[in-house]
Amino acid sequence: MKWLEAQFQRLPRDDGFPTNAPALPMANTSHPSPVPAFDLPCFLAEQTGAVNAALLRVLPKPSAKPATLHQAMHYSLFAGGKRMRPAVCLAAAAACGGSDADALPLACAVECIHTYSLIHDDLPAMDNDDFRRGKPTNHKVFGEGIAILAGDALLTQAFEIAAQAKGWPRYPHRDLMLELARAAGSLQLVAGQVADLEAEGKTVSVAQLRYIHERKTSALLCCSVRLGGMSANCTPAQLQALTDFGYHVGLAFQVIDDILDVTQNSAKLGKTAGKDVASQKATYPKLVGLEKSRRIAEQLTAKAFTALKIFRRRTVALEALAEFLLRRDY
Ligand code: GRG
Repeated sequence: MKWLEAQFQRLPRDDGFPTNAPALPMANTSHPSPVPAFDLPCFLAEQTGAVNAALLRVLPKPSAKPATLHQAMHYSLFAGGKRMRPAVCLAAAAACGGSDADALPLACAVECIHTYSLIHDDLPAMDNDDFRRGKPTNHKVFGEGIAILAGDALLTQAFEIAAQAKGWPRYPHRDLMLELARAAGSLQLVAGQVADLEAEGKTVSVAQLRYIHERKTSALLCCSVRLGGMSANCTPAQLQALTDFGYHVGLAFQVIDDILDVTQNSAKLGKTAGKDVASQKATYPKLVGLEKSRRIAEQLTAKAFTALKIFRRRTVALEALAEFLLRRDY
């Protein structure tokens, strides 16, 4: 792992150089850096490669019967998503001294749940979208029935994959499954989607919008980070810190998503831009304007960085990911 080797060079040195990163390690800080900047593209390419290879190993082949269903599952899963949830899962495991091998089944599981949620979110009965990840949506290619079933199968697949993860003294296998089930369930991910649907065309308060974002976006991101820590048998204090980190990064992620919907074009996003306005969605830009939305995303990201302060090392990947998610333009 090239990215991890670079990170090891950041371990505490005898000269007392601070081990914790600054609050927001931007590219041009005045801090004399003892090592070259973290190579996030290299990290992402490496982790995405590992996640894709693992998914290909465990998923039934596209030719397995019923072939249309398995083709539909592969179609959306390998359509070119950013793989942010697996990335934060693996980065959290590294922050707690864990291994990619132990975190990988959980990283794959969260990506399956995420992809299922996108397929269902795009359906005519939901957001009714034609493009996702730069390609026609699943139901546009395979029809609504198969798209619904591909989503169902990916959700179930997630638990089959997670079942292969190793349990730990602090986090027996049952806890890992509970973590995943709760994040994807009717009180979190699905609750967020329900609230989102029900808010369409209505005036919602900032508190109501926060409720939606906590569930439809932050819950799965936070779960991904927590599962990474759990796969490394992290301490309770580390798990609390990862929870704070994941919660805030998850919220910032959705604020940025809302901003991009109005500031970027469809080609850049790989999905239909301007959809939130067209479907009268509740968003931060609509509620507080673009400038304030950006400030909110920055404040949320700053809180995520603060949460990492208890870690003495190996948080560079988590920090780089939080920074990337704040600055991304797609
Ligand atoms: C139960 C029928 C039924 C539907 C549930 C849970 C659900 C459908 C939808 C989840 C809601 C949702 C799509 C939230 C948005 C989260 C979000 C910002 C997704 C985009 O994530 P990216 O940018 O996407 O990481 P890529 O394509 O890069 O993976």
